[in-house]
Amino acid sequence: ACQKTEQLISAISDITQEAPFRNMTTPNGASMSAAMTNCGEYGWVSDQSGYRYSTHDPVSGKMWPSMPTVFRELAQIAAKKAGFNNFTPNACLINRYPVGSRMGLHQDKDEPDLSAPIVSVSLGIPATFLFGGLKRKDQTTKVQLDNGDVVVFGGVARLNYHGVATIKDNVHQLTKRLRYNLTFRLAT
Ligand code: MD6
Ligand code: FE
Repeated sequence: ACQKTEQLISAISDITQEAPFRNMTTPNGASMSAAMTNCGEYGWVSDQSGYRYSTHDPVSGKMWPSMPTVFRELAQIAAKKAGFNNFTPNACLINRYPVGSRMGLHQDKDEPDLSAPIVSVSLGIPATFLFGGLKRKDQTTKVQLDNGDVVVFGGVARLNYHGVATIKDNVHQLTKRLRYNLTFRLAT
């Protein structure tokens, strides 16, 4: 199997020893079907009071685990290939999707510097990524994301709505019946 994806999955396993996956609550009070954790200087959190970036894990009260070098370097190299030459992420949101979970259409707009891209890395079983427009009701384009796929989301697309369709039953050698997604961000 691919060494890089094995390294990434091993690093996720280390991070989640310190900051376990949890199902966060949206401001509407609903539990998200994808479980989340973070690494890096900032982590994205959602609860009844809203979405924000925090230096500390609200579950443990500890700082988020540091961002592994293998994560940061992958994000920087991918951003550079897409024309973003000085992207140094300080936040990485890690999503874990069991079969049957999904992510509703949303915009990522909690970051103050919208000139910085978001780099997304998919691991494990495939997903259908839904790529929309600037309005929630705009038509979406389906893109299959497989283990090892990297998307650089920036420039004119930075505020486009997007989501993940319900994950179909599948098995991947490295992750069993799970998909992971890493999103690297410049949070502040
Ligand atoms: C996912 N990704 O692929 C969810 N957001 O599981 C995102 O929500 C996302 O892939 C911003 C930029 C790239 C992304
Ligand atoms: Fe997003």
